[in-house]
Amino acid sequence: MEMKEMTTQQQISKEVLQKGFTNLCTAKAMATLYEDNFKLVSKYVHATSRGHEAIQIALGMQLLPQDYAFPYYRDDAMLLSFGLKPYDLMLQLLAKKDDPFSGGRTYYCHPSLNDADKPKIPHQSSATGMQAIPATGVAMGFWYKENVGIKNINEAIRKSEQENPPLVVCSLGDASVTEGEISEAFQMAALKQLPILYLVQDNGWDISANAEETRAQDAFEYARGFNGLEAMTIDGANFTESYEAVEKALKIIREERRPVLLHAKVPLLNHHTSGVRMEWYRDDLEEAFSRDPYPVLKQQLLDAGFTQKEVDVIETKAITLVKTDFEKALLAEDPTPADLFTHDFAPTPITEETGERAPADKEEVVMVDCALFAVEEIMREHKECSLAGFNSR
Ligand SMILES: Cc1ncc(C[n+]2csc(CCOP(=O)(O)OP(=O)(O)O)c2C)c(N)n1
Ligand SMILES: [Mg+2]
Repeated sequence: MEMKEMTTQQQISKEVLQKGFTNLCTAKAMATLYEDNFKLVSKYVHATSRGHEAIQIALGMQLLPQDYAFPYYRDDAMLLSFGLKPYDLMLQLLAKKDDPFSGGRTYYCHPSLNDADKPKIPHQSSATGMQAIPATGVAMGFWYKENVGIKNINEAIRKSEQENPPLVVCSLGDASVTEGEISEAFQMAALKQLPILYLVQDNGWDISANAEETRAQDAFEYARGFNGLEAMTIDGANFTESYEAVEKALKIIREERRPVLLHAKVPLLNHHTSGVRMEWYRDDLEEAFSRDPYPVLKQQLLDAGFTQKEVDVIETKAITLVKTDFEKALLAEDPTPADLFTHDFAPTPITEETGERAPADKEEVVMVDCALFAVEEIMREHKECSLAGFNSR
């Protein structure tokens, strides 16, 4: 609700700048390589982060393994900054068997991951904006567990959470924010004061329709209508500004347990997806390219004392890694017909039915009563079980 001015007095360490630039150069090299190998990589459509890298990386570098992230299809730079390698992402691009997210089943940059050392990523949908309600639900889960006093079952995470309480990040494109579901999510986050960051990457485009054609206000202005949702607006193409804004937003959420919306203005410097050509519908390309985050971050490194040679080495190394990872990914194994039946369900400890379905000395009970009884039994035994809509708080 409040407007916050971002200050840039704080100094960002050289280590952060170097990591940020490495990730940016990697993501940028991937976009270039995909375009250069268009036929080879267009089995399915893919989108890239080109133009959006700075804010994505600034966020990704500051999340912790106890956090939950809901990236969208344009967030490949964010995934790199979580520690994923170009090779990992390319396995999904090429629908390979060892794609870490889906075993070759889903489009590029549709992550789902439960790695111990990275933020947790529930499965992502291609339908825009659909992550908002589940993401808000996870934040409500954190809120509920904190209220009831339930700790994480994983010891390492439990320890880490004591120092840095967990939060959720819901990443959204500007056009998806105009959908009704987003309003439902904001309402609940603001009402219950949930620990969630809504990151809106505003490139002003909704495929080929522009902001003037599709919305009456931007996400920052929209957020001001939600009492209890703090909103910030920044230049998401400026790495240091983004890093500091994210740092500030995450601190508020971790310590004060309340929601923040970060509106990051960014230029889209690639086709919406590989399925369309930007030259056909974009009338703002020259202006957009004048806001490229790449030269901005490069200059920030030089200003911080890196030599031109050091900067060039970071970039050359990133380009080489992307190239070799691509050659390796092309040779990776394809799924076999038998893989159609893998990863269907998570393994369960319960594999056999126990108890008697029709005990001789009991009366027959209608199914609804059985269900209610079962729910009651579960709720008595498990504090972590909560029935939405009936929560007394
Ligand atoms: C519910 C739904 N409606 C429409 C689409 C088709 N669609 C895919 S991407 C897109 C544009 C989304 O724009 P924005 O949220 O601003 O993200 P951007 O791609 O610009 O980063 C649309 C309309 C979809 N995938 N899902
Ligand atoms: Mg957009």
